[in-house]
Amino acid sequence: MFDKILIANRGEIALRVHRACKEMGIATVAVHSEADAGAMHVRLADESVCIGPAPVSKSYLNIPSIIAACEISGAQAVHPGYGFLSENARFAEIVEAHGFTFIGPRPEHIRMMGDKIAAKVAVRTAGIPVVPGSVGALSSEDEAMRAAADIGFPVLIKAAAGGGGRGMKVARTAADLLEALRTAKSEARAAFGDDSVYLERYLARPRHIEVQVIADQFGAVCHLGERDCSLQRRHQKMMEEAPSPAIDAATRAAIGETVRKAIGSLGYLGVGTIEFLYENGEFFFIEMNTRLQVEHPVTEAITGIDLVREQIRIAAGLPLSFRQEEVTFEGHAIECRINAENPRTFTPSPGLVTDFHQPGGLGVRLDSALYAGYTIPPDYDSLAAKLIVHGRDRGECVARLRRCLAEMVVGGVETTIPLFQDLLVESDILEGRYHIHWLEEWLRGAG
Ligand code: MV4
Repeated sequence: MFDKILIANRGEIALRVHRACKEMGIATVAVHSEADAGAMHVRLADESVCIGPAPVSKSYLNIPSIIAACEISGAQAVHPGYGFLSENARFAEIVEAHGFTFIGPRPEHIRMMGDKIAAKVAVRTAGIPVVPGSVGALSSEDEAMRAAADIGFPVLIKAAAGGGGRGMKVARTAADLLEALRTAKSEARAAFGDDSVYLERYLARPRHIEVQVIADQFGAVCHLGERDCSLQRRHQKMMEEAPSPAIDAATRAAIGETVRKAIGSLGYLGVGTIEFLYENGEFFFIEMNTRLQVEHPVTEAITGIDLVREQIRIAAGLPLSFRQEEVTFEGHAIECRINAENPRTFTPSPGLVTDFHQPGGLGVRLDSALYAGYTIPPDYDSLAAKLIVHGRDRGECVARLRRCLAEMVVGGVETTIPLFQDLLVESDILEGRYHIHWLEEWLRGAG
């Protein structure tokens, strides 16, 4: 096992990784920008190294600085958290080339899943259901026309280098297709330097359901059930829950087995998430994430499995500490992403946190790097805290969540807490009836 790990991230996820390390007897090295010298992840770590000025391109994305921090500190492994360098295959290769261990999947899998066309071809071959569409990149406008006619309108044009909602265009009719295709290609070329695009049937009101997987170096692969992440705005998830209110135990076991076999056949290593759109009882693969995700705690809450601990064990060459037959799903968990933002306009609200009170009690987890007296810098994303609540069933979970939101105090900055309080009285939310466009439609009406 490692005795020192460098955490190449900031905020709540840096704390999350630090906590797993400490419980495993591993020392931690924080890296930080000049703007983060007083941040909680720096205060908690055993050592810290400043890696550059506030802009992420000069600090948290600065690969030479991070490698230098590994060398100076004598860390043996790097945990990238989420965002930043976590899905950068080059970074994973550079870390390994310098003799350190990258705590994450192999570079070839990161690279494959970053290319949305290659990812779709690979998982389809491995037996995962995908959205009907063109197989591979479109090579001409004629081919696009024929593919769209086969699929039926509306169709969605996606960029191979896109993902997370970047580089998508809907074509409602054949008359729209050529213009949508040209716009999509020129936007993809400008944004990613790669104008490869593909076409899919457009699903109008699906849910976003993702399956958590984990694999070790000995060929063991487990699925840890699904998360429902349909409640989102502009491709930013707001609230996630496990299990999905739309999935029953038999459906969970079936999609879980399909994913498990496929991930095994790809020879994948570490944690991963297979994202699906789910409509009329059918799953359609859209993307695979090769990192630990923001919303991983809802899976931890219902399974009791520490995903970061497992990631570290896998990277150290140890087997998974459980088998699929031992994975059980207990009760219900919901996560609210509490952002330092205006709860209606979503304008960021950085600045001094004057008061901070954490909710507590049975089934309550708050992952946050905030403290009273901390100044939230304007340079990074606005996630301030993740409130994760677990209950024996969804009703108990929702009641507990409302109680926690009422208890929590974040003074001095605006937060999205009032938004969640308004959402958690809506009958569609209380009954679990929502889809990927529900929140944006609700905000247009109620906002
Ligand atoms: C789609 C889709 C409808 N039909 N694909 C957006 C991000 C990227 N991960 C895939 N996305 C979508 N792909 C087909 N064939 C609708 C979306 C989509 C979406 C997906 C998941 C979560 C939120 C979303 C918001 C808007 C659109």
